[in-house]
Amino acid sequence: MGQRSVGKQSSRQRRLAAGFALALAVTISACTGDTSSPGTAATPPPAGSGTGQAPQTTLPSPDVLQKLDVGLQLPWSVVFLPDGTAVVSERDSAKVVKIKDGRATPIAEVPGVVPGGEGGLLGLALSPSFASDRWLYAYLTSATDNRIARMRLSEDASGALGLGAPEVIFAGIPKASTHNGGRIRFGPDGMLYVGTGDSQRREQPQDTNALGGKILRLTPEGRPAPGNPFGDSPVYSYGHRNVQGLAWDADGRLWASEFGPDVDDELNLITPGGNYGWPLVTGAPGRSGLTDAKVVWPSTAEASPSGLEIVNGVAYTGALRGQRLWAVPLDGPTAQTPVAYFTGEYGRLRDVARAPNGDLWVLSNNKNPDFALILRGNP
Ligand SMILES: [Ca+2]
Repeated sequence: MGQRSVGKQSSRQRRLAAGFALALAVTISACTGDTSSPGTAATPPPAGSGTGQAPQTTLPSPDVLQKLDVGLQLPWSVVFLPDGTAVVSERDSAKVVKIKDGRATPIAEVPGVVPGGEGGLLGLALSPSFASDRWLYAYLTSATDNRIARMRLSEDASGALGLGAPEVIFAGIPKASTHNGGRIRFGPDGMLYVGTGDSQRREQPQDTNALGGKILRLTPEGRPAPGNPFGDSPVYSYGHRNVQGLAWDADGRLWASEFGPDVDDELNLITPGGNYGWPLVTGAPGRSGLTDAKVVWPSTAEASPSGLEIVNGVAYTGALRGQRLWAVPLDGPTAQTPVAYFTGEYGRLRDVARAPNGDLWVLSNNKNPDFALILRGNP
Protein backbone atom coordinates (compact mmCIF):
# COMPACT_ATOMS: atom_id res chain seq x y z
CA MET A 1 0.00 0.00 0.00
CA GLY A 2 1.31 3.34 -1.00
CA GLN A 3 4.66 1.91 -1.97
CA ARG A 4 6.99 3.70 -4.28
CA SER A 5 9.62 2.09 -6.38
CA VAL A 6 12.69 3.31 -8.11
CA GLY A 7 14.45 1.30 -10.78
CA LYS A 8 18.12 0.48 -10.62
CA GLN A 9 19.96 3.42 -12.02
CA SER A 10 22.16 3.04 -15.06
CA SER A 11 25.36 5.04 -15.17
CA ARG A 12 23.57 7.65 -17.25
CA GLN A 13 20.85 7.92 -14.69
CA ARG A 14 23.38 8.04 -11.93
CA ARG A 15 25.18 10.95 -13.53
CA LEU A 16 21.92 12.73 -13.96
CA ALA A 17 20.84 11.95 -10.43
CA ALA A 18 24.15 13.21 -9.16
CA GLY A 19 23.62 16.55 -10.77
CA PHE A 20 19.97 17.14 -10.17
CA ALA A 21 17.43 17.13 -7.47
CA LEU A 22 16.20 13.84 -6.17
CA ALA A 23 12.80 14.57 -7.59
CA LEU A 24 14.26 14.46 -11.07
CA ALA A 25 16.11 11.24 -10.33
CA VAL A 26 12.89 9.64 -9.26
CA THR A 27 11.17 10.78 -12.42
CA ILE A 28 13.93 9.39 -14.61
CA SER A 29 13.91 6.08 -12.85
CA ALA A 30 10.22 5.75 -13.10
CA CYS A 31 10.35 6.32 -16.85
CA THR A 32 12.91 3.74 -17.79
CA GLY A 33 12.51 0.05 -18.35
CA ASP A 34 15.51 -0.96 -16.33
CA THR A 35 15.57 -4.66 -15.78
CA SER A 36 16.91 -4.90 -12.28
CA SER A 37 14.56 -5.09 -9.37
CA PRO A 38 13.83 -1.90 -7.52
CA GLY A 39 14.57 -0.46 -4.17
CA THR A 40 11.35 0.48 -2.50
CA ALA A 41 10.45 3.10 -0.02
CA ALA A 42 8.10 0.99 1.99
CA THR A 43 6.57 3.67 4.10
CA PRO A 44 3.22 4.97 2.99
CA PRO A 45 3.41 8.75 2.99
CA PRO A 46 1.28 10.29 5.71
CA ALA A 47 -2.22 11.19 4.72
CA GLY A 48 -2.42 14.45 2.84
CA SER A 49 1.27 14.54 2.06
CA GLY A 50 0.83 14.00 -1.64
CA THR A 51 0.98 10.25 -2.06
CA GLY A 52 2.68 9.24 -5.26
CA GLN A 53 4.32 12.58 -5.82
CA ALA A 54 8.04 12.97 -6.04
CA PRO A 55 9.68 13.82 -2.74
CA GLN A 56 10.68 17.43 -2.24
CA THR A 57 14.11 16.70 -0.87
CA THR A 58 17.09 17.89 -2.84
CA LEU A 59 19.97 15.49 -2.51
CA PRO A 60 23.44 16.94 -2.94
CA SER A 61 25.70 14.86 -5.12
CA PRO A 62 28.44 13.00 -3.25
CA ASP A 63 31.75 14.49 -4.32
CA VAL A 64 34.83 12.30 -4.01
CA LEU A 65 37.62 14.31 -2.41
CA GLN A 66 40.14 11.54 -2.07
CA LYS A 67 40.64 7.80 -2.45
CA LEU A 68 43.01 6.72 0.25
CA ASP A 69 44.93 3.71 -1.07
CA VAL A 70 46.73 2.94 2.13
CA GLY A 71 46.77 -0.86 1.99
CA LEU A 72 43.84 -1.60 4.26
CA GLN A 73 42.82 -5.27 4.47
CA LEU A 74 39.10 -5.91 4.93
CA PRO A 75 38.41 -2.82 7.02
CA TRP A 76 35.11 -3.13 8.87
CA SER A 77 34.57 0.01 10.88
CA VAL A 78 35.97 3.51 11.18
CA VAL A 79 35.70 5.95 14.07
CA PHE A 80 37.33 9.33 14.50
CA LEU A 81 39.30 10.84 17.32
CA PRO A 82 38.49 14.43 18.26
CA ASP A 83 41.45 15.68 16.17
CA GLY A 84 40.13 13.91 13.06
CA THR A 85 42.46 10.92 13.18
CA ALA A 86 40.65 7.89 11.75
CA VAL A 87 40.82 4.59 13.62
CA VAL A 88 39.91 1.56 11.52
CA SER A 89 39.33 -2.09 12.43
CA GLU A 90 40.52 -4.81 10.07
CA ARG A 91 38.33 -7.90 10.31
CA ASP A 92 40.77 -10.72 9.63
CA SER A 93 44.08 -9.23 10.76
CA ALA A 94 42.37 -8.09 14.00
CA LYS A 95 44.44 -4.94 13.72
CA VAL A 96 43.40 -1.46 14.68
CA VAL A 97 44.91 0.98 12.19
CA LYS A 98 45.34 4.72 12.47
CA ILE A 99 44.93 6.93 9.40
CA LYS A 100 46.24 10.45 9.71
CA ASP A 101 47.42 12.91 7.06
CA GLY A 102 46.78 10.31 4.37
CA ARG A 103 49.01 7.65 5.94
CA ALA A 104 48.00 4.43 7.64
CA THR A 105 49.87 3.08 10.67
CA PRO A 106 48.94 -0.09 12.56
CA ILE A 107 48.28 0.65 16.23
CA ALA A 108 47.97 -2.87 17.59
CA GLU A 109 46.44 -6.27 17.04
CA VAL A 110 43.50 -6.92 19.36
CA PRO A 111 44.16 -10.12 21.30
CA GLY A 112 41.52 -12.81 21.51
CA VAL A 113 40.03 -12.29 18.05
CA VAL A 114 39.38 -15.50 16.14
CA PRO A 115 38.49 -14.52 12.58
CA GLY A 116 36.43 -16.88 10.48
CA GLY A 117 33.85 -16.36 7.79
CA GLU A 118 32.15 -13.05 8.51
CA GLY A 119 33.53 -12.96 12.04
CA GLY A 120 36.64 -11.21 13.32
CA LEU A 121 37.37 -7.72 14.52
CA LEU A 122 34.18 -5.90 13.58
CA GLY A 123 32.62 -2.70 14.91
CA LEU A 124 34.42 0.06 16.78
CA ALA A 125 33.00 2.83 18.96
CA LEU A 126 34.56 5.61 20.95
CA SER A 127 33.39 6.39 24.43
CA PRO A 128 31.22 9.52 24.54
CA SER A 129 33.68 10.78 27.16
CA PHE A 130 36.72 9.67 25.20
CA ALA A 131 38.63 12.87 25.86
CA SER A 132 38.80 11.97 29.54
CA ASP A 133 38.57 8.14 29.60
CA ARG A 134 40.23 7.13 26.27
CA TRP A 135 38.05 4.02 25.87
CA LEU A 136 37.87 2.41 22.45
CA TYR A 137 35.13 -0.24 22.25
CA ALA A 138 35.27 -3.19 19.84
CA TYR A 139 32.87 -5.94 18.83
CA LEU A 140 34.87 -9.05 18.11
CA THR A 141 34.48 -12.72 17.39
CA SER A 142 36.34 -14.87 19.91
CA ALA A 143 36.88 -18.62 20.01
CA THR A 144 33.50 -19.10 21.63
CA ASP A 145 31.21 -16.16 20.95
CA ASN A 146 30.87 -12.58 19.81
CA ARG A 147 31.72 -10.11 22.55
CA ILE A 148 32.41 -6.48 23.27
CA ALA A 149 35.66 -5.33 24.81
CA ARG A 150 37.04 -1.92 25.57
CA MET A 151 40.66 -0.82 25.53
CA ARG A 152 42.45 2.36 26.50
CA LEU A 153 43.72 4.14 23.42
CA SER A 154 46.80 5.88 24.71
CA GLU A 155 48.83 8.57 22.99
CA ASP A 156 52.43 9.33 23.81
CA ALA A 157 54.25 12.62 23.56
CA SER A 158 55.20 11.92 19.94
CA GLY A 159 51.55 11.33 19.02
CA ALA A 160 51.97 7.55 18.65
CA LEU A 161 48.86 5.60 19.64
CA GLY A 162 48.84 2.45 21.71
CA LEU A 163 46.16 0.02 22.81
CA GLY A 164 45.73 -1.27 26.36
CA ALA A 165 44.61 -4.75 27.35
CA PRO A 166 40.99 -5.55 26.45
CA GLU A 167 38.41 -5.52 29.19
CA VAL A 168 35.46 -7.66 28.13
CA ILE A 169 32.29 -5.81 29.08
CA PHE A 170 29.74 -8.06 27.36
CA ALA A 171 30.02 -11.65 26.11
CA GLY A 172 27.84 -14.52 24.99
CA ILE A 173 26.48 -13.18 21.70
CA PRO A 174 26.23 -16.28 19.49
CA LYS A 175 28.74 -16.66 16.68
CA ALA A 176 28.74 -18.53 13.39
CA SER A 177 30.52 -18.39 10.06
CA THR A 178 27.94 -15.82 8.94
CA HIS A 179 25.30 -13.53 10.50
CA ASN A 180 27.48 -12.22 13.30
CA GLY A 181 26.10 -8.69 13.36
CA GLY A 182 28.91 -6.53 14.69
CA ARG A 183 27.94 -2.87 14.64
CA ILE A 184 28.29 -0.94 17.91
CA ARG A 185 27.57 2.71 18.43
CA PHE A 186 26.87 5.07 21.31
CA GLY A 187 23.53 6.79 21.07
CA PRO A 188 22.61 10.34 21.97
CA ASP A 189 21.57 8.96 25.37
CA GLY A 190 25.14 7.85 26.09
CA MET A 191 24.22 4.16 25.90
CA LEU A 192 25.97 1.59 23.71
CA TYR A 193 23.78 0.08 21.00
CA VAL A 194 24.78 -3.25 19.50
CA GLY A 195 23.56 -4.91 16.30
CA THR A 196 23.71 -8.70 16.43
CA GLY A 197 22.92 -11.41 13.90
CA ASP A 198 20.89 -14.59 14.13
CA SER A 199 24.14 -16.59 13.91
CA GLN A 200 22.31 -19.03 11.62
CA ARG A 201 20.05 -19.94 14.53
CA ARG A 202 16.56 -19.10 13.38
CA GLU A 203 15.02 -19.49 16.82
CA GLN A 204 17.13 -16.69 18.27
CA PRO A 205 15.57 -13.52 16.82
CA GLN A 206 12.06 -14.14 18.15
CA ASP A 207 13.32 -15.23 21.57
CA THR A 208 13.65 -12.08 23.66
CA ASN A 209 15.82 -14.02 26.11
CA ALA A 210 18.40 -14.78 23.41
CA LEU A 211 21.06 -12.37 22.19
CA GLY A 212 21.08 -13.29 18.50
CA GLY A 213 19.03 -11.27 16.03
CA LYS A 214 18.75 -8.22 18.27
CA ILE A 215 19.64 -4.66 18.83
CA LEU A 216 20.99 -4.46 22.36
CA ARG A 217 21.26 -1.36 24.51
CA LEU A 218 23.96 -1.37 27.17
CA THR A 219 25.52 0.97 29.66
CA PRO A 220 29.17 1.85 28.92
CA GLU A 221 30.06 -0.85 31.49
CA GLY A 222 28.10 -3.50 29.59
CA ARG A 223 25.03 -3.74 31.82
CA PRO A 224 21.47 -3.70 30.48
CA ALA A 225 20.70 -0.01 30.07
CA PRO A 226 18.07 1.53 32.37
CA GLY A 227 14.68 1.83 30.70
CA ASN A 228 15.12 -1.07 28.29
CA PRO A 229 11.78 -2.51 27.13
CA PHE A 230 12.18 -6.01 28.61
CA GLY A 231 13.11 -5.11 32.17
CA ASP A 232 16.64 -5.96 33.23
CA SER A 233 17.52 -7.26 29.78
CA PRO A 234 19.97 -5.87 27.24
CA VAL A 235 17.43 -6.43 24.45
CA TYR A 236 16.15 -3.25 22.82
CA SER A 237 14.53 -4.61 19.66
CA TYR A 238 14.19 -8.11 18.20
CA GLY A 239 13.27 -10.12 15.15
CA HIS A 240 16.40 -9.05 13.27
CA ARG A 241 18.36 -11.22 10.89
CA ASN A 242 21.73 -9.50 10.72
CA VAL A 243 21.99 -5.87 11.76
CA GLN A 244 24.91 -4.12 10.07
CA GLY A 245 24.44 -0.39 10.54
CA LEU A 246 23.16 1.91 13.29
CA ALA A 247 22.64 5.67 13.07
CA TRP A 248 20.50 8.38 14.64
CA ASP A 249 18.76 11.20 12.85
CA ALA A 250 18.74 14.78 14.10
CA ASP A 251 15.58 14.12 16.12
CA GLY A 252 17.16 11.17 17.90
CA ARG A 253 15.41 8.38 15.99
CA LEU A 254 17.46 5.21 15.62
CA TRP A 255 17.70 3.67 12.16
CA ALA A 256 19.31 0.34 11.35
CA SER A 257 20.37 -1.42 8.18
CA GLU A 258 19.97 -5.15 7.94
CA PHE A 259 20.76 -7.95 5.51
CA GLY A 260 17.81 -9.91 4.19
CA PRO A 261 18.13 -13.50 3.03
CA ASP A 262 18.12 -13.77 -0.78
CA VAL A 263 15.47 -11.04 -0.85
CA ASP A 264 14.46 -7.95 1.10
CA ASP A 265 17.38 -6.07 2.49
CA GLU A 266 16.05 -3.51 4.94
CA LEU A 267 16.38 -0.08 6.46
CA ASN A 268 14.40 -0.04 9.69
CA LEU A 269 13.27 2.66 12.09
CA ILE A 270 13.92 1.18 15.51
CA THR A 271 11.52 1.55 18.40
CA PRO A 272 12.13 -0.02 21.81
CA GLY A 273 10.54 -3.45 22.07
CA GLY A 274 9.77 -3.58 18.36
CA ASN A 275 9.63 -6.93 16.56
CA TYR A 276 11.20 -6.63 13.11
CA GLY A 277 9.84 -9.91 11.84
CA TRP A 278 12.67 -12.32 11.15
CA PRO A 279 12.34 -15.19 10.46
CA LEU A 280 8.55 -14.94 10.22
CA VAL A 281 8.56 -12.28 7.51
CA THR A 282 10.93 -10.01 5.61
CA GLY A 283 10.43 -6.52 4.23
CA ALA A 284 7.16 -4.72 4.76
CA PRO A 285 4.25 -7.17 4.53
CA GLY A 286 2.13 -5.24 7.04
CA ARG A 287 1.55 -8.15 9.35
CA SER A 288 0.01 -7.30 12.69
CA GLY A 289 2.44 -7.20 15.58
CA LEU A 290 5.50 -6.93 13.36
CA THR A 291 7.27 -3.74 12.34
CA ASP A 292 7.64 -3.20 8.62
CA ALA A 293 10.93 -2.05 7.17
CA LYS A 294 10.95 1.58 6.01
CA VAL A 295 12.99 0.75 2.93
CA VAL A 296 13.02 -2.64 1.27
CA TRP A 297 15.51 -3.61 -1.40
CA PRO A 298 13.84 -6.66 -2.95
CA SER A 299 17.06 -7.66 -4.71
CA THR A 300 20.00 -8.21 -2.38
CA ALA A 301 22.17 -8.06 -5.52
CA GLU A 302 21.61 -4.31 -5.42
CA ALA A 303 22.06 -3.79 -1.74
CA SER A 304 23.37 -5.75 1.27
CA PRO A 305 23.34 -2.46 3.17
CA SER A 306 26.14 -2.34 5.70
CA GLY A 307 27.49 0.69 7.58
CA LEU A 308 25.01 3.52 8.04
CA GLU A 309 25.36 7.24 8.64
CA ILE A 310 22.77 10.00 8.66
CA VAL A 311 23.84 13.45 7.53
CA ASN A 312 21.50 16.37 7.00
CA GLY A 313 18.46 14.15 6.95
CA VAL A 314 19.87 11.65 4.47
CA ALA A 315 20.74 8.09 5.46
CA TYR A 316 23.81 6.82 3.61
CA THR A 317 24.53 3.12 3.59
CA GLY A 318 27.31 1.22 1.89
CA ALA A 319 26.21 -1.77 -0.16
CA LEU A 320 28.39 -4.85 -0.21
CA ARG A 321 26.91 -7.07 -2.89
CA GLY A 322 25.27 -4.08 -4.53
CA GLN A 323 28.62 -2.25 -4.80
CA ARG A 324 27.17 1.21 -4.44
CA LEU A 325 26.39 3.93 -1.95
CA TRP A 326 22.69 4.24 -1.23
CA ALA A 327 21.29 7.57 -0.09
CA VAL A 328 17.87 7.54 1.52
CA PRO A 329 16.31 10.92 2.26
CA LEU A 330 14.41 10.80 5.53
CA ASP A 331 11.36 12.86 6.31
CA GLY A 332 10.66 12.46 10.00
CA PRO A 333 9.80 8.81 10.48
CA THR A 334 9.34 8.32 6.75
CA ALA A 335 11.97 7.09 4.31
CA GLN A 336 11.83 8.41 0.80
CA THR A 337 12.98 6.68 -2.35
CA PRO A 338 16.63 5.54 -2.25
CA VAL A 339 19.12 6.90 -4.76
CA ALA A 340 22.26 4.98 -5.77
CA TYR A 341 25.71 6.44 -6.35
CA PHE A 342 28.98 4.95 -7.62
CA THR A 343 27.34 1.72 -8.76
CA GLY A 344 30.14 -0.73 -9.56
CA GLU A 345 32.81 1.95 -9.42
CA TYR A 346 34.45 1.11 -6.12
CA GLY A 347 33.40 -2.45 -5.45
CA ARG A 348 31.87 -3.61 -2.21
CA LEU A 349 31.31 -0.90 0.40
CA ARG A 350 31.39 -1.81 4.08
CA ASP A 351 31.17 1.24 6.28
CA VAL A 352 30.08 4.85 6.08
CA ALA A 353 30.95 7.32 8.82
CA ARG A 354 31.05 11.06 9.21
CA ALA A 355 34.37 12.61 10.21
CA PRO A 356 34.55 15.56 12.62
CA ASN A 357 35.12 17.96 9.72
CA GLY A 358 31.87 16.82 8.09
CA ASP A 359 33.42 14.65 5.39
CA LEU A 360 31.90 11.25 4.82
CA TRP A 361 34.28 8.29 4.84
CA VAL A 362 33.39 5.09 3.01
CA LEU A 363 35.37 1.88 3.51
CA SER A 364 35.62 -0.69 0.75
CA ASN A 365 35.46 -4.45 1.20
CA ASN A 366 37.33 -5.90 -1.74
CA LYS A 367 40.55 -7.40 -0.37
CA ASN A 368 42.62 -6.16 -3.28
CA PRO A 369 43.62 -4.31 -0.99
CA ASP A 370 41.00 -1.96 0.39
CA PHE A 371 40.74 1.78 0.62
CA ALA A 372 38.86 4.61 2.19
CA LEU A 373 36.89 6.96 0.02
CA ILE A 374 36.46 10.47 1.39
CA LEU A 375 33.39 12.36 0.23
CA ARG A 376 33.09 16.07 0.70
CA GLY A 377 30.89 17.06 3.58
CA ASN A 378 27.81 19.03 2.80
CA PRO A 379 27.20 22.14 4.88
CA1 LIG B 1 12.44 -7.26 9.00
